Amino acid sequence: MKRALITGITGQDGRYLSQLLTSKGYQVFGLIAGQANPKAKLLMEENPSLDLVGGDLRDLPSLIAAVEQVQPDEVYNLGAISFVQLSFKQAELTAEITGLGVLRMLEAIRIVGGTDKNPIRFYQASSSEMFGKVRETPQKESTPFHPRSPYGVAKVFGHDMTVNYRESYDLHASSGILFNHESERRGLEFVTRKITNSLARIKLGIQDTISLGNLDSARDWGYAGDYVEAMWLMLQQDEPDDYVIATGETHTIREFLEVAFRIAGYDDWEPFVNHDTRFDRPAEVDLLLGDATKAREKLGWTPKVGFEELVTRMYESDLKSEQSNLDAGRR
Ligand code: NAP
Ligand code: F7E
Repeated sequence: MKRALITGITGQDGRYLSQLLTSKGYQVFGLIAGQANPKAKLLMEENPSLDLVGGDLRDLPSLIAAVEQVQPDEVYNLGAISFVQLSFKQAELTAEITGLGVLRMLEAIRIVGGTDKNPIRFYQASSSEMFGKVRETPQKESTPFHPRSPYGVAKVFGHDMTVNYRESYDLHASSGILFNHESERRGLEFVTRKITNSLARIKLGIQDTISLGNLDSARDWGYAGDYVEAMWLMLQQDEPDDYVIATGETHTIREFLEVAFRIAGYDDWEPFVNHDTRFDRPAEVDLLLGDATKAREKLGWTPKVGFEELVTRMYESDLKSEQSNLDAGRR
Protein backbone atom coordinates (compact mmCIF):
# COMPACT_ATOMS: atom_id res chain seq x y z
CA MET A 1 0.00 0.00 0.00
CA LYS A 2 1.51 3.36 -1.03
CA ARG A 3 1.60 6.16 1.53
CA ALA A 4 0.97 9.80 0.62
CA LEU A 5 1.34 12.95 2.73
CA ILE A 6 -0.70 15.97 1.59
CA THR A 7 -0.19 19.51 2.92
CA GLY A 8 -3.21 21.78 2.41
CA ILE A 9 -5.55 18.81 2.76
CA THR A 10 -8.42 20.99 4.04
CA GLY A 11 -8.35 23.12 0.87
CA GLN A 12 -10.24 22.58 -2.40
CA ASP A 13 -7.52 20.52 -4.08
CA GLY A 14 -6.52 18.63 -0.93
CA ARG A 15 -10.06 17.30 -0.56
CA TYR A 16 -10.22 16.06 -4.18
CA LEU A 17 -6.69 14.67 -4.14
CA SER A 18 -7.19 12.76 -0.90
CA GLN A 19 -10.32 11.12 -2.32
CA LEU A 20 -8.51 10.26 -5.57
CA LEU A 21 -5.55 8.68 -3.76
CA THR A 22 -7.82 6.75 -1.37
CA SER A 23 -9.70 5.39 -4.39
CA LYS A 24 -6.36 4.23 -5.82
CA GLY A 25 -5.61 2.26 -2.65
CA TYR A 26 -3.21 4.72 -0.96
CA GLN A 27 -3.00 5.27 2.75
CA VAL A 28 -3.48 9.04 2.88
CA PHE A 29 -2.09 11.32 5.59
CA GLY A 30 -2.99 15.00 5.80
CA LEU A 31 -0.90 17.69 7.43
CA ILE A 32 -3.26 19.84 9.46
CA ALA A 33 -2.36 23.19 11.03
CA GLY A 34 -3.70 24.67 14.26
CA GLN A 35 -4.68 23.14 17.58
CA ALA A 36 -8.37 22.60 16.81
CA ASN A 37 -8.72 23.13 13.07
CA PRO A 38 -12.49 23.43 12.44
CA LYS A 39 -12.15 21.87 8.97
CA ALA A 40 -10.86 18.55 10.32
CA LYS A 41 -14.37 17.30 11.14
CA LEU A 42 -15.74 17.87 7.61
CA LEU A 43 -12.64 16.26 6.16
CA MET A 44 -13.04 13.09 8.24
CA GLU A 45 -16.76 12.89 7.40
CA GLU A 46 -15.90 13.11 3.70
CA ASN A 47 -13.08 10.56 3.87
CA PRO A 48 -13.08 8.51 7.11
CA SER A 49 -10.00 6.52 6.08
CA LEU A 50 -7.75 9.62 6.35
CA ASP A 51 -5.02 10.02 8.96
CA LEU A 52 -4.36 13.56 10.13
CA VAL A 53 -0.93 14.68 11.32
CA GLY A 54 -0.30 18.01 13.09
CA GLY A 55 2.14 20.42 11.44
CA ASP A 56 2.60 23.86 9.95
CA LEU A 57 4.52 25.03 6.88
CA ARG A 58 6.06 27.79 9.05
CA ASP A 59 7.61 25.23 11.38
CA LEU A 60 10.40 23.00 10.00
CA PRO A 61 10.61 20.66 13.04
CA SER A 62 6.90 19.85 12.68
CA LEU A 63 7.45 18.98 9.00
CA ILE A 64 10.43 16.76 9.77
CA ALA A 65 8.36 15.01 12.47
CA ALA A 66 5.46 14.53 10.03
CA VAL A 67 7.68 13.04 7.31
CA GLU A 68 9.38 10.81 9.88
CA GLN A 69 6.06 9.60 11.26
CA VAL A 70 4.34 9.02 7.91
CA GLN A 71 7.33 7.61 5.93
CA PRO A 72 5.57 8.66 2.72
CA ASP A 73 6.23 7.41 -0.78
CA GLU A 74 4.80 10.66 -2.14
CA VAL A 75 4.43 14.19 -0.70
CA TYR A 76 1.99 16.64 -2.30
CA ASN A 77 2.68 20.22 -1.16
CA LEU A 78 -0.63 22.05 -1.62
CA GLY A 79 -0.56 24.18 1.55
CA ALA A 80 -0.41 27.94 0.91
CA ILE A 81 -1.96 31.34 1.37
CA SER A 82 -3.60 30.98 -2.04
CA PHE A 83 -5.76 34.12 -2.27
CA VAL A 84 -3.95 36.66 -4.46
CA GLN A 85 -5.83 39.65 -3.02
CA LEU A 86 -4.87 38.72 0.55
CA SER A 87 -1.25 38.38 -0.51
CA PHE A 88 -1.09 42.14 -1.24
CA LYS A 89 -2.23 42.88 2.33
CA GLN A 90 -0.19 40.15 4.05
CA ALA A 91 2.84 39.91 1.80
CA GLU A 92 5.26 38.76 4.49
CA LEU A 93 2.96 35.97 5.71
CA THR A 94 2.46 34.88 2.10
CA ALA A 95 6.23 34.76 1.52
CA GLU A 96 6.59 32.77 4.74
CA ILE A 97 3.97 30.10 3.95
CA THR A 98 3.57 30.04 0.16
CA GLY A 99 7.28 30.63 -0.51
CA LEU A 100 9.49 29.52 2.37
CA GLY A 101 7.03 26.72 3.24
CA VAL A 102 8.11 24.94 0.04
CA LEU A 103 11.78 25.13 1.03
CA ARG A 104 10.95 23.76 4.50
CA MET A 105 9.02 20.84 3.02
CA LEU A 106 11.88 20.07 0.62
CA GLU A 107 14.36 20.24 3.51
CA ALA A 108 12.22 17.88 5.62
CA ILE A 109 12.24 15.39 2.74
CA ARG A 110 15.98 15.78 2.17
CA ILE A 111 16.75 15.36 5.88
CA VAL A 112 14.46 12.37 6.51
CA GLY A 113 15.00 10.96 3.02
CA GLY A 114 13.46 7.76 1.76
CA THR A 115 15.21 4.48 1.24
CA ASP A 116 17.60 4.35 -1.74
CA LYS A 117 15.26 1.83 -3.31
CA ASN A 118 12.21 3.90 -2.51
CA PRO A 119 13.01 7.64 -2.39
CA ILE A 120 10.25 10.11 -1.48
CA ARG A 121 8.64 11.77 -4.50
CA PHE A 122 7.57 15.42 -4.23
CA TYR A 123 4.84 17.46 -5.95
CA GLN A 124 4.83 21.28 -5.78
CA ALA A 125 1.63 23.23 -6.47
CA SER A 126 3.03 25.89 -8.79
CA SER A 127 0.70 28.39 -10.43
CA SER A 128 -0.09 30.25 -13.65
CA GLU A 129 0.14 33.41 -11.49
CA MET A 130 3.91 33.04 -12.01
CA PHE A 131 3.39 34.15 -15.64
CA GLY A 132 1.64 37.34 -14.42
CA LYS A 133 2.27 40.06 -16.99
CA VAL A 134 2.49 37.43 -19.67
CA ARG A 135 5.40 37.44 -22.11
CA GLU A 136 3.63 35.21 -24.65
CA THR A 137 0.22 33.65 -25.25
CA PRO A 138 -0.54 30.82 -24.78
CA GLN A 139 1.77 30.22 -21.81
CA LYS A 140 3.79 27.01 -21.72
CA GLU A 141 6.59 25.52 -19.57
CA SER A 142 9.26 27.63 -21.30
CA THR A 143 7.40 30.98 -20.95
CA PRO A 144 9.41 33.37 -18.71
CA PHE A 145 7.87 34.32 -15.35
CA HIS A 146 6.78 37.86 -14.50
CA PRO A 147 4.70 37.62 -11.29
CA ARG A 148 2.35 40.49 -10.44
CA SER A 149 1.55 39.86 -6.76
CA PRO A 150 3.33 38.77 -3.58
CA TYR A 151 1.55 35.44 -4.09
CA GLY A 152 3.01 35.08 -7.60
CA VAL A 153 6.49 36.03 -6.38
CA ALA A 154 6.29 33.46 -3.54
CA LYS A 155 5.18 30.78 -6.03
CA VAL A 156 8.16 31.56 -8.30
CA PHE A 157 10.46 31.08 -5.29
CA GLY A 158 8.81 27.73 -4.45
CA HIS A 159 8.96 26.64 -8.08
CA ASP A 160 12.64 27.53 -8.48
CA MET A 161 13.49 25.80 -5.17
CA THR A 162 11.76 22.65 -6.39
CA VAL A 163 13.85 22.69 -9.59
CA ASN A 164 16.98 23.41 -7.52
CA TYR A 165 16.40 20.43 -5.17
CA ARG A 166 15.78 18.20 -8.18
CA GLU A 167 19.08 19.30 -9.74
CA SER A 168 21.15 19.47 -6.51
CA TYR A 169 19.98 16.37 -4.63
CA ASP A 170 18.52 14.26 -7.43
CA LEU A 171 15.14 14.47 -5.71
CA HIS A 172 12.12 13.20 -7.65
CA ALA A 173 10.53 16.68 -7.42
CA SER A 174 7.93 17.85 -9.96
CA SER A 175 5.99 21.09 -10.32
CA GLY A 176 2.52 21.36 -11.79
CA ILE A 177 2.01 24.86 -13.19
CA LEU A 178 -1.72 24.78 -12.74
CA PHE A 179 -4.03 27.36 -14.27
CA ASN A 180 -7.17 28.37 -12.33
CA HIS A 181 -9.31 25.42 -11.37
CA GLU A 182 -12.64 25.66 -9.64
CA SER A 183 -15.41 23.50 -8.24
CA GLU A 184 -18.32 23.30 -5.82
CA ARG A 185 -15.62 23.23 -3.12
CA ARG A 186 -13.89 26.44 -4.19
CA GLY A 187 -13.51 29.04 -1.40
CA LEU A 188 -16.17 31.78 -1.43
CA GLU A 189 -13.47 34.47 -1.73
CA PHE A 190 -12.55 33.47 -5.31
CA VAL A 191 -14.47 35.17 -8.10
CA THR A 192 -16.15 32.10 -9.65
CA ARG A 193 -17.62 30.77 -6.42
CA LYS A 194 -18.45 34.30 -5.22
CA ILE A 195 -20.53 34.70 -8.40
CA THR A 196 -22.28 31.29 -8.34
CA ASN A 197 -23.05 31.54 -4.62
CA SER A 198 -24.33 35.15 -4.86
CA LEU A 199 -26.36 34.23 -7.94
CA ALA A 200 -28.03 31.36 -6.08
CA ARG A 201 -28.90 33.80 -3.27
CA ILE A 202 -30.28 36.32 -5.79
CA LYS A 203 -32.40 33.58 -7.37
CA LEU A 204 -33.82 32.67 -3.95
CA GLY A 205 -34.48 36.32 -3.03
CA ILE A 206 -31.91 36.39 -0.19
CA GLN A 207 -29.59 38.93 -1.84
CA ASP A 208 -30.10 41.69 -4.45
CA THR A 209 -26.72 42.36 -6.06
CA ILE A 210 -23.06 41.24 -6.32
CA SER A 211 -20.14 43.63 -5.74
CA LEU A 212 -17.12 42.83 -7.90
CA GLY A 213 -13.82 44.34 -9.02
CA ASN A 214 -12.25 44.10 -12.49
CA LEU A 215 -14.52 42.26 -14.95
CA ASP A 216 -12.13 42.41 -17.91
CA SER A 217 -9.42 39.99 -16.84
CA ALA A 218 -9.50 36.58 -18.52
CA ARG A 219 -8.74 33.21 -16.98
CA ASP A 220 -8.25 29.65 -18.23
CA TRP A 221 -10.68 27.94 -15.85
CA GLY A 222 -10.77 24.15 -15.44
CA TYR A 223 -12.33 21.70 -13.00
CA ALA A 224 -10.37 20.86 -9.82
CA GLY A 225 -11.32 17.16 -9.96
CA ASP A 226 -9.54 16.86 -13.33
CA TYR A 227 -6.47 18.77 -12.14
CA VAL A 228 -5.66 16.56 -9.12
CA GLU A 229 -5.45 13.61 -11.52
CA ALA A 230 -2.59 15.45 -13.28
CA MET A 231 -0.75 15.90 -9.94
CA TRP A 232 -0.84 12.16 -9.34
CA LEU A 233 0.24 11.35 -12.92
CA MET A 234 3.34 13.57 -12.53
CA LEU A 235 4.56 11.51 -9.58
CA GLN A 236 4.07 8.23 -11.47
CA GLN A 237 6.63 9.19 -14.16
CA ASP A 238 10.14 7.72 -14.09
CA GLU A 239 11.64 11.23 -14.35
CA PRO A 240 10.51 14.34 -12.46
CA ASP A 241 9.57 17.38 -14.57
CA ASP A 242 7.42 20.54 -14.79
CA TYR A 243 4.06 20.58 -16.55
CA VAL A 244 1.50 23.23 -17.49
CA ILE A 245 -2.02 22.06 -16.66
CA ALA A 246 -4.76 24.06 -18.40
CA THR A 247 -7.82 23.75 -20.64
CA GLY A 248 -6.54 25.91 -23.53
CA GLU A 249 -9.67 28.12 -23.37
CA THR A 250 -9.95 31.55 -21.76
CA HIS A 251 -12.95 33.62 -20.61
CA THR A 252 -13.35 37.03 -19.01
CA ILE A 253 -15.21 37.56 -15.72
CA ARG A 254 -17.94 39.20 -17.84
CA GLU A 255 -18.30 35.97 -19.86
CA PHE A 256 -18.48 33.96 -16.64
CA LEU A 257 -21.31 36.26 -15.47
CA GLU A 258 -23.13 35.94 -18.81
CA VAL A 259 -23.04 32.14 -18.74
CA ALA A 260 -23.92 31.86 -15.04
CA PHE A 261 -26.90 34.23 -15.25
CA ARG A 262 -28.15 32.52 -18.41
CA ILE A 263 -28.00 29.12 -16.68
CA ALA A 264 -30.01 30.61 -13.79
CA GLY A 265 -32.68 31.84 -16.23
CA TYR A 266 -31.82 35.58 -16.50
CA ASP A 267 -31.48 37.49 -19.82
CA ASP A 268 -29.17 40.14 -18.43
CA TRP A 269 -26.61 40.12 -15.58
CA GLU A 270 -25.69 43.82 -15.59
CA PRO A 271 -28.53 45.09 -13.33
CA PHE A 272 -27.33 42.72 -10.60
CA VAL A 273 -23.60 43.62 -10.58
CA ASN A 274 -21.94 46.67 -8.92
CA HIS A 275 -18.35 47.73 -9.21
CA ASP A 276 -16.61 47.97 -5.84
CA THR A 277 -13.05 49.34 -5.86
CA ARG A 278 -12.21 47.27 -2.74
CA PHE A 279 -11.97 44.25 -5.04
CA ASP A 280 -9.57 45.89 -7.52
CA ARG A 281 -5.93 44.82 -7.18
CA PRO A 282 -2.79 47.01 -7.07
CA ALA A 283 -1.49 45.06 -10.10
CA GLU A 284 -3.62 42.76 -12.24
CA VAL A 285 -2.96 39.64 -14.30
CA ASP A 286 -4.94 40.49 -17.44
CA LEU A 287 -4.90 37.31 -19.48
CA LEU A 288 -4.06 33.69 -18.78
CA LEU A 289 -4.30 30.96 -21.38
CA GLY A 290 -2.37 27.73 -20.99
CA ASP A 291 -0.89 25.30 -23.49
CA ALA A 292 -0.96 21.82 -21.89
CA THR A 293 0.46 19.97 -24.90
CA LYS A 294 3.34 18.51 -22.86
CA ALA A 295 0.96 17.12 -20.20
CA ARG A 296 -1.21 15.61 -22.94
CA GLU A 297 1.71 14.00 -24.75
CA LYS A 298 3.78 12.82 -21.76
CA LEU A 299 1.17 12.20 -19.04
CA GLY A 300 -1.79 11.37 -21.29
CA TRP A 301 -3.75 14.04 -19.36
CA THR A 302 -6.69 15.97 -20.81
CA PRO A 303 -9.41 17.93 -18.99
CA LYS A 304 -12.86 16.33 -18.98
CA VAL A 305 -15.16 19.07 -17.65
CA GLY A 306 -15.73 22.05 -19.97
CA PHE A 307 -16.45 25.69 -19.06
CA GLU A 308 -20.26 25.62 -19.28
CA GLU A 309 -20.47 22.35 -17.34
CA LEU A 310 -18.18 23.79 -14.64
CA VAL A 311 -20.38 26.89 -14.19
CA THR A 312 -23.54 24.74 -14.16
CA ARG A 313 -22.16 22.38 -11.51
CA MET A 314 -21.09 25.25 -9.27
CA TYR A 315 -24.36 27.17 -9.60
CA GLU A 316 -26.54 24.09 -9.05
CA SER A 317 -24.57 23.05 -5.98
CA ASP A 318 -24.86 26.56 -4.50
CA LEU A 319 -28.57 26.72 -5.28
CA LYS A 320 -29.11 23.41 -3.50
CA SER A 321 -27.16 24.35 -0.38
CA GLU A 322 -28.64 27.87 -0.15
CA GLN A 323 -32.12 26.36 -0.55
CA SER A 324 -31.47 23.89 2.27
CA ASN A 325 -30.13 26.72 4.48
CA LEU A 326 -33.30 28.66 3.74
CA ASP A 327 -35.48 25.64 4.58
CA ALA A 328 -33.58 25.19 7.85
CA GLY A 329 -34.11 28.89 8.72
CA ARG A 330 -30.42 29.79 8.23
CA ARG A 331 -29.44 32.67 5.97
P1 NAP B 1 -6.97 26.52 -0.73
O1 NAP B 1 -8.34 25.95 -0.88
O2 NAP B 1 -6.81 27.96 -0.40
O3 NAP B 1 -6.19 25.63 0.36
C1 NAP B 1 -5.01 26.07 0.96
C2 NAP B 1 -4.60 25.07 2.01
O4 NAP B 1 -3.36 25.51 2.61
C3 NAP B 1 -5.60 24.90 3.16
O5 NAP B 1 -5.73 23.54 3.45
C4 NAP B 1 -4.91 25.60 4.33
O6 NAP B 1 -5.21 25.05 5.59
C5 NAP B 1 -3.44 25.28 4.01
N1 NAP B 1 -2.53 26.15 4.75
C6 NAP B 1 -2.55 27.51 4.87
N2 NAP B 1 -1.58 27.93 5.69
C7 NAP B 1 -0.91 26.82 6.11
C8 NAP B 1 0.19 26.61 6.97
N3 NAP B 1 0.81 27.63 7.58
N4 NAP B 1 0.63 25.35 7.19
C9 NAP B 1 -0.01 24.30 6.59
N5 NAP B 1 -1.07 24.44 5.76
C10 NAP B 1 -1.51 25.69 5.52
O7 NAP B 1 -6.12 26.27 -2.07
P2 NAP B 1 -6.43 25.28 -3.32
O8 NAP B 1 -7.27 26.01 -4.31
O9 NAP B 1 -6.84 23.95 -2.82
O10 NAP B 1 -4.97 25.20 -3.97
C11 NAP B 1 -4.03 24.21 -3.56
C12 NAP B 1 -2.63 24.67 -3.91
O11 NAP B 1 -2.53 24.89 -5.31
C13 NAP B 1 -2.21 26.00 -3.27
O12 NAP B 1 -0.82 25.92 -3.02
C14 NAP B 1 -2.48 27.02 -4.35
O13 NAP B 1 -1.66 28.15 -4.16
C15 NAP B 1 -2.13 26.22 -5.58
N6 NAP B 1 -2.81 26.60 -6.82
C16 NAP B 1 -4.16 26.68 -6.84
C17 NAP B 1 -4.80 26.98 -8.04
C18 NAP B 1 -6.31 27.05 -8.12
O14 NAP B 1 -6.81 27.58 -9.11
N7 NAP B 1 -7.04 26.48 -7.17
C19 NAP B 1 -4.04 27.17 -9.21
C20 NAP B 1 -2.65 27.05 -9.13
C21 NAP B 1 -2.04 26.75 -7.93
P3 NAP B 1 -6.35 25.67 6.58
O15 NAP B 1 -7.64 25.23 6.01
O16 NAP B 1 -6.04 25.05 7.88
O17 NAP B 1 -6.16 27.17 6.54
O1 F7E C 1 -9.57 36.20 -9.28
C1 F7E C 1 -11.03 39.27 -10.70
C2 F7E C 1 -9.63 39.37 -10.11
O2 F7E C 1 -9.37 35.54 -6.88
C3 F7E C 1 -9.74 36.00 -10.66
C4 F7E C 1 -5.97 31.33 -7.05
O3 F7E C 1 -6.44 30.00 -6.94
O4 F7E C 1 -5.88 31.19 -9.44
C5 F7E C 1 -6.44 31.91 -8.36
O5 F7E C 1 -6.04 33.27 -8.41
C6 F7E C 1 -9.92 37.34 -11.37
C7 F7E C 1 -8.88 38.41 -11.02
O6 F7E C 1 -8.37 34.07 -8.72
C8 F7E C 1 -13.40 40.01 -8.05
O7 F7E C 1 -9.15 40.70 -10.15
C9 F7E C 1 -13.02 40.67 -10.08
O8 F7E C 1 -8.50 39.06 -12.19
O9 F7E C 1 -10.80 34.15 -8.44
P1 F7E C 1 -9.58 34.96 -8.23
P2 F7E C 1 -6.87 34.41 -9.16
O10 F7E C 1 -6.40 35.72 -8.63
O11 F7E C 1 -6.79 34.22 -10.63
C10 F7E C 1 -4.45 31.16 -9.49
C11 F7E C 1 -4.03 30.30 -10.67
C12 F7E C 1 -3.84 30.75 -8.21
O12 F7E C 1 -2.78 30.13 -8.17
C13 F7E C 1 -4.44 31.32 -6.97
O13 F7E C 1 -4.08 30.55 -5.82
O14 F7E C 1 -11.18 37.88 -10.97
N1 F7E C 1 -12.09 39.73 -9.79
N2 F7E C 1 -13.82 40.87 -9.03
C14 F7E C 1 -12.31 39.30 -8.55
N3 F7E C 1 -11.68 38.35 -7.82
C15 F7E C 1 -12.15 38.10 -6.58
N4 F7E C 1 -11.55 37.14 -5.82
N5 F7E C 1 -13.20 38.80 -6.05
C16 F7E C 1 -13.89 39.77 -6.75
O15 F7E C 1 -14.82 40.37 -6.25
